[in-house]
Amino acid sequence: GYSFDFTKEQQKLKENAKSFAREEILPLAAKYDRAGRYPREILDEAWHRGLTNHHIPKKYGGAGLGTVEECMVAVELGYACSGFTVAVEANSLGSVPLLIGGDEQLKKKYLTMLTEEPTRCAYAVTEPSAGSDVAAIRTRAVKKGDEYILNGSKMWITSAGEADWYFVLARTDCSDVNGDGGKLAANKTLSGFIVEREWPGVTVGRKELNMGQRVSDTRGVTFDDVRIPASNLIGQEGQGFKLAMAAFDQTRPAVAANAIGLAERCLDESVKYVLDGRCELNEHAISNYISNMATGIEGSKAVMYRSAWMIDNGQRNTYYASIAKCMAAEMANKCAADAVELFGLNGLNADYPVEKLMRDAKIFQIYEGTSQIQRIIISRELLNNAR
Ligand code: CO8
Ligand code: FAD
Repeated sequence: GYSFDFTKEQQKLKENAKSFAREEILPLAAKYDRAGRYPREILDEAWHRGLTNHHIPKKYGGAGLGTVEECMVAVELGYACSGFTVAVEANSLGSVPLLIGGDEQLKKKYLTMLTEEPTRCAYAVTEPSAGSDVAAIRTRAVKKGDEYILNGSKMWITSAGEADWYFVLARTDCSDVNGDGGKLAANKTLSGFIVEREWPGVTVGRKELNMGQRVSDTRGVTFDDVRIPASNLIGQEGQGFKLAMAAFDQTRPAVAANAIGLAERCLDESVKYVLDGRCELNEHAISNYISNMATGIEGSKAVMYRSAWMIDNGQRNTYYASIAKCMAAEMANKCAADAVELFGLNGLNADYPVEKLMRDAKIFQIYEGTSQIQRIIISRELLNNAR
């Protein structure tokens, strides 16, 4: 069974992440946020300190660690800046479909690119008219000889302007297209590819200025007759949807961990504010805010680590990963809103840390599957198991 004790090695990794987060990220987070500046130098330093690419096996130069370790690090980094942490996590999301379904040659080529140099990859699935409903994507890859010709556009892609390569989900079987681009059998018609950013026909859009997690690089990407060697197909044609879904089982726990880190920061900032004698609320109100934050954090942490432990131990964790992601996203938003309340009017002011935390928290309810989509997955899993 799983244990609540971390091993000495895990403890060391956590301490490493914590000191890096508190010393290198936290002091710069507000400044970078205001400028919407991608923290390339800090990310490179995190790479040098062994705080990225944990999930990549040692044979490709990675740390060969699991989702539990990735989550431990994400909690610590998320405490300092959740936008920075998403920039780190995007490498996992981009590379997990390749890890799950790619052949040896493809894995060696593209995974070692991430471990030999501090470089980035991205997960390009969402489109302007297909977000929650992944099966509705319209980007097409048509086979011609030993190549696929890719056309279409993706939107809201994290690290799109920084990544050297993308995992791209595209439609390869258009035989049942009904003319209106309607929903097709996703588990047979969609395929996953590795596409390099520098290839002719790939155009990267502007960096979007989002409400929160502003340091993260979010962009649209268009593909105009991009020629993909057939060897860059991950697995078989038609396997792409399952690869895209299975990746979430590994990454949703880490997204939950990032949200938990943000919530822990809300709690610590609130405690500090109270102890400094600055909070004007009465004891009853303060105890409500503080205890609700602590309760939410501890509950979310338990499910998050359970979901991470399950996938590391070869168990299907879809149900727990969605509970962890949904619970942590909602909880982080409540903590951030309560922290702003506890700070009174100062809470709304950018000179105080909780204003950024509240803006940053919102996105957790949207990306990696909205809270509503997590509820659909949780209830489907429950009902299917009960049948
Ligand atoms: N593992 C393996 N197979 C799966 C899984 C899974 N987890 N889930 C579904 N499948 C299989 C099913 O078993 C089924 O197979 P079969 O037909 O053989 O039985 C097939 O896939 C189809 O499944 P569904 O019928 O459930 O498919 P639906 O079309 O009904 O769609 C969802 C299901 C749940 C609505 C799905 O489309 C979904 O998850 N939508 C949300 C999309 C999403 O999360 N997007 C996130 C994009 S990435 C992002 O936001 C990045 C954030 C920033 C970076 C963060 C860094 C970590
Ligand atoms: P929609 O799917 O249009 O949903 C709109 C609303 O309707 C939501 O409230 C949703 O919960 C609700 N809804 C939708 N369907 C249902 C349903 N069946 N039942 C009930 N309610 C429903 N995508 C990538 O592929 N790669 C990335 O790296 C990436 N990074 C992102 C980074 C940021 C900052 C953002 C904002 C988004 C990112 N995304 C990425 C896209 C993200 O995953 C989508 O925004 C998300 O999946 C929701 O899709 P949508 O925006 O099209 O909303």
